[in-house]
Amino acid sequence: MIKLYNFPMSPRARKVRIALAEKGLQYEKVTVDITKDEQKKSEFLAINPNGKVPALQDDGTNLYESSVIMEYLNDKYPTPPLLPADPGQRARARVLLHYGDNPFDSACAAIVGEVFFKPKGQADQNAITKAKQDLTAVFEHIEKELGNREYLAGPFSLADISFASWVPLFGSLQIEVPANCPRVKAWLARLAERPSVKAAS
Ligand SMILES: N[C@@H](CCC(=O)N[C@@H](CS)C(=O)NCC(=O)O)C(=O)O
Repeated sequence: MIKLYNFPMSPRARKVRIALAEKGLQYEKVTVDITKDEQKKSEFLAINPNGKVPALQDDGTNLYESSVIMEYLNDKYPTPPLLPADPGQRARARVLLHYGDNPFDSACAAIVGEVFFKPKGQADQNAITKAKQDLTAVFEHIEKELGNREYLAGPFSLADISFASWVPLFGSLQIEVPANCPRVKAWLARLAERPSVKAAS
């Protein structure tokens, strides 16, 4: 059976949980409590030498890096597909997955670092303001990419998952979509309503 090394609050582990739910796959969850540094223990470092969740084991394959894991699941369990079949559309979906994993993930992670990991009252407000400015630029870019599509690549894809995994944290991080991005706002609301996203939250 598929084994997911998971932490419930982790947005990167949530990506994998959403992909597993979309595919309707059964799996075993093994909790690695990152608040207790369990990810740095030698038993777990043997599974992910980077000492981070998620990691996944399936059929003798040992994997880490959330987007690599999602691509593996999509290759091994192709139904329903989570990338478009057309090579050009597929590449565009991967560009947007990469965009979610980089400027978007980095800005959200910067806010998490200040809000959740600094002692109360010691969050660096300048760092939060800068990360929120970066997020505005991300949302404005995604507004253009979405156009009239329902999801980033047309049908729901791995690219959407990269963003959806952070949505449950928006309230506590006080992340708001700017008024000039109505398509992003509607798309994030659609993502939040997907059963896979709800199940993984
Ligand atoms: N690029 C990695 C990032 C994984 C990551 O940073 N995971 C966080 C939880 S969301 C973690 O394990 N943090 C603990 C640590 O860095 O020690 C991925 O996408 O899998």
